[in-house]
Amino acid sequence: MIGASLRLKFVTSNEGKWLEVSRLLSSLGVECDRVNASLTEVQSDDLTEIARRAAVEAYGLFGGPLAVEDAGLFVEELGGFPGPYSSYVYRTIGVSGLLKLMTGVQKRRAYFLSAVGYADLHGSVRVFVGKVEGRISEEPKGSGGFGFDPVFVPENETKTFAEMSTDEKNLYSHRARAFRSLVESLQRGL
Ligand code: ITT
Repeated sequence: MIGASLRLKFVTSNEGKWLEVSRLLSSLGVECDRVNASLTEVQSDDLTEIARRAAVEAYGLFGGPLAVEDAGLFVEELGGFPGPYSSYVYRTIGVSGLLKLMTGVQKRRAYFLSAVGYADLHGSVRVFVGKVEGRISEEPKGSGGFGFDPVFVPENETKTFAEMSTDEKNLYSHRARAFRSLVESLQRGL
């Protein structure tokens, strides 16, 4: 595949994800076109299964090569909640609701997980996973990013994701890690 340029669609309704992924892919020399669409919200506890099924559905609608992503925030003291339900929990109780659930909780370890479903030109689907460990801050800080970014501080950092630029968040994030491993695999011709 040396010399062949990589190009794919990223199907997402989330503006924040698009901003992060388009900047990352462009820095890796991959061309990316956004498809702004919402796919069926599959019910599963397993993000990789959700991403796999979303990639199959998106391939049927838009053709490949394409990527979709399912992501979630897993808080250890809450048994991994909201996890696969992060989007719903964000829309309902939001950041302030999450902080209320964490009132008085000392152990604030949490992680973000990203599962990127990739469908190639022929509809063959693979899933790439990325994770970032960190903790839930006591109060929201910053105005960048999206979702739970104002309360997530990655390990060995003091700033929340919402206090970082997009490029800085891409140095750490679950999403950037998953997309980097997708691009590495494509660049190796796999
Ligand atoms: P799609 O169209 O791409 O599915 P979505 O917003 O519905 O967009 P998800 O189903 O993957 O995406 O929902 C993930 C939710 O988890 C998202 O709405 C946020 O609340 C939260 N989340 C995931 N990644 C995040 C990140 O990097 N920063 C902050 N919150 C994040």
